[in-house]
Amino acid sequence: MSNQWPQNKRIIFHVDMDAFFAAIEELDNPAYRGKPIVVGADPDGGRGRGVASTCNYAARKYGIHSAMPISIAYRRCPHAIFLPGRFERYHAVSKQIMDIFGQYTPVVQAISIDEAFLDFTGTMRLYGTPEDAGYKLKNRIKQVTGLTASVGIAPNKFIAKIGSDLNKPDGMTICFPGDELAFLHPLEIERLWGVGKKTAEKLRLLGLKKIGDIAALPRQKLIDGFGKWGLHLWQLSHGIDNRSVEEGSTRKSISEETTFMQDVADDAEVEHALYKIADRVSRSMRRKSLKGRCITLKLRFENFETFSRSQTLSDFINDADTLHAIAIAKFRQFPRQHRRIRLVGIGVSRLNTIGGEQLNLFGDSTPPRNEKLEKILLEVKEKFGEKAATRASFLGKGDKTGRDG
Ligand code: TTP
Ligand code: MG
Repeated sequence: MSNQWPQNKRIIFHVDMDAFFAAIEELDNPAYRGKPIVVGADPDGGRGRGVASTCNYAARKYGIHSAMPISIAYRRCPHAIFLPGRFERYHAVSKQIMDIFGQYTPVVQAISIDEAFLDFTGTMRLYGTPEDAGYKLKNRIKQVTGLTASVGIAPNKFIAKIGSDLNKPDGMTICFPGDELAFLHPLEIERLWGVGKKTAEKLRLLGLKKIGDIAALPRQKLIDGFGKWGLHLWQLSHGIDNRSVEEGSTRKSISEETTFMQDVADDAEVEHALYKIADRVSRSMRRKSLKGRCITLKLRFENFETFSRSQTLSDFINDADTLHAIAIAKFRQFPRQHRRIRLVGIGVSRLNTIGGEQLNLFGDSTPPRNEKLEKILLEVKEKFGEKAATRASFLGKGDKTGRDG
């Protein structure tokens, strides 16, 4: 393994705070230290609805994790300290962290409330080796906020992001240029960006368990099998990721998608899936204090052909109803020609942060039934005709979704 960083290689950091909301609660309430803490919906003695936002590492020992129904979290550890969350405080700490990042390098890309990519290329004269810089940054965060962060350092974003997660909490993982393959190949295929649990199951059935197993396949075979996505897998498994850290901007888009267990011919089933996806995108946007005005529907057919259709609105939105209405309008309008659908997704771009607006983090998907929605539906109708925009709701139908990719 190398321990030198060649001058011509990028130095990318991914920094992610440990158990962010819960760690802040622990910090602010010394009486909680060392005890299991869950931040999220009210457990209401096990009858509560909603989910856990996060929990500290003491609570993770009981099998609790982010997005777990709060009733289950309660069953796993009834004596945990359950807290509703204080978002203003979390946002304030987030700002402190982002400010610290900006003091080290101007090339910072915030990805969520507690994580960012930083480009440290060319900073060795200032901060020493990437390892030195990593410790300096971690110490600074600790000093200013009292909290720990985990850092991944690598020649590209994809590996840096994996790295920050490998030795959590308070971890630092470095992958030197030249060591990419040795670093990646022993890891499980789920670590590949875009490979979820279900896709991983499928790939495992084909004998592909580790990233190295994918890398051993001929490039053309992956392309023949999976098209563009196959090429993407091949590149990642070879440690290739040329995306740059996008300076100044927070993330450019937010998206969610679902791959059906079996390719779907039934429109109602697709529209039901879109309903759920819109809800997920909306939650994710509210969590990150974002609104956006370009909504994109993504469709992948059984033969892996993939299309997207976008609409730009005059207003910034993040409510599930609007996302759903637009996605459905785009879907109904798309010439499917009886092809079955493998995957659907919704993305939102042209994002804007909501300054100081109170976020409803645990809110269900019912946004204020607003004039805005009516206005947007009108825009859609004007463009595509009456049939395109209906306020659809397909609640209560069985969920058949679950594959990924
Ligand atoms: P994460 O960085 O995913 O989680 P974390 O910081 O709590 O824990 P880890 O040590 O594994 O990084 O998310 C950051 C914060 O975002 C988290 O503290 C709470 C919030 N969040 C939610 O509200 N809902 C979610 O589903 C997730 C994943 C995070
Ligand atoms: Mg985190």
